Amino acid sequence: MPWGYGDVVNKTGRAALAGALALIAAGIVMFAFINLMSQPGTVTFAASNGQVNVTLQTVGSYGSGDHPTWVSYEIQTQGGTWQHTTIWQVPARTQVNVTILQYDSGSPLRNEQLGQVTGTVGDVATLNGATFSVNNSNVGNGVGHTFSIPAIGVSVPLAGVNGNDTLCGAAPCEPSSPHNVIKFSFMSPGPGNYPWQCFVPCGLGWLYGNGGPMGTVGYMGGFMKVV
Ligand SMILES: [Cu+2]
Repeated sequence: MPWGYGDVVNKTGRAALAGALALIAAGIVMFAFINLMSQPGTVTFAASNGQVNVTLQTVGSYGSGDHPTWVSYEIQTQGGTWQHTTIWQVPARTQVNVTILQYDSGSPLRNEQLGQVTGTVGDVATLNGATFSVNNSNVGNGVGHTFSIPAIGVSVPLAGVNGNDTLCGAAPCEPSSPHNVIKFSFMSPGPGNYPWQCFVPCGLGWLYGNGGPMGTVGYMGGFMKVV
């Protein structure tokens, strides 16, 4: 049977479709590449005496860069400088001692279960020196963020500071600004890339607080690389 008009249209249509798909695929690869290239850096922590000390801070609004109004975490290098990243590296099967300087205000948790401390040594943390295993966010200044590594069951609620105080408005915050100090330890697992994040919907101005900084590496989530 000879080719008809319909076959020509089909062939042209298919070629156009294939071209469009190729363009879309190329676009996706480029987008992924650009995203990878623009990922924030990694802060590497070395063990001493079989333990690793990691210090983070949270700030209500980062104050500069691409998203100055976004809430953010920051990491302090072992040299003492603050870096705007949420990617850090620790040795495997080592006790990780975490200190979080929490400069943000809080509110009652939407999910009270996130007020529990889980997966840490002793299933406890300390808040300004006082040991706790649950933060009742309906009293006091509530909870601002959590520090959670779901794959190893670690989750710690970070008590908010009084929102009526003059809070730190730009990172890196200095200890002269109101803040809470939360400390806890956990054992790092075997080698791998472990996502960690905040589970308090703290993306102000986004639907239910779940957009923006909540979905962006370098702000409210990142990776713990274990080597
Ligand atoms: Cu948060």
